[in-house]
Amino acid sequence: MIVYGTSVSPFVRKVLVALNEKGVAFEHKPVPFHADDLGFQAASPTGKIPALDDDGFLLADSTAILHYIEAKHPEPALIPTEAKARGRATWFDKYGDTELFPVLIIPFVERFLKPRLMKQDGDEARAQTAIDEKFPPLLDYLDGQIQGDYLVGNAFSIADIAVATCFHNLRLAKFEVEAGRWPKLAAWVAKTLDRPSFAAAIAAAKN
Ligand SMILES: N[C@@H](CCC(=O)N[C@@H](CS)C(=O)NCC(=O)O)C(=O)O
Repeated sequence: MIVYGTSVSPFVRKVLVALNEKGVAFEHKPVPFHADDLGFQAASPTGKIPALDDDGFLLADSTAILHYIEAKHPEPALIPTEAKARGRATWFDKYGDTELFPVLIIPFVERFLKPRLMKQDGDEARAQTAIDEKFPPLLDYLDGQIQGDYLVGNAFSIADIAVATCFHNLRLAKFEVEAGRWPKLAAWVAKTLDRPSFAAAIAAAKN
């Protein structure tokens, strides 16, 4: 199984974390999006990362890939089967993609991608405005959703993967959740990103 995409991407990180949690062996090709690699281009019709090649079976999109991995390697389960839990897990997966990502990308581009990878000055005012104006409602909501160790029920799931992955990109953008203001969220982010599956996926970006 080949996973395409640099794990600086929160979406690629989701796939690596799921495979690590399940103990599935894979080869990682950390290409950037729209890479020239012909194998990647065949697997990703849009040029976006991540994409997968499982012995000739090609699939793109982190959510599609996580559902495929879950069906092929059911243990430990990352997608709940109980109706309400499955609904909420799907909601949080989508929330990461459609609500958190469009906001986190602003400080991530200005504070990390531009200065570190593109050798340009970032627009700090743009980053700070996003943090001050767009983040608080999202963080208020998430803090209110955390009851125990996990976002959904009593088990680690796709919900934790999809939301926590966004907070690593925020760390790269020098943004940490203020424990005084969002205590449950701050503790959950720290504990989730400390899991061995996340630590290995994060370390993969440094290779
Ligand atoms: N919904 C997709 C999003 C994938 C995505 O947008 N990846 C970004 C990198 S973080 C990308 O490849 N962007 C290139 C582009 O938008 O053309 C998923 O979950 O895989």
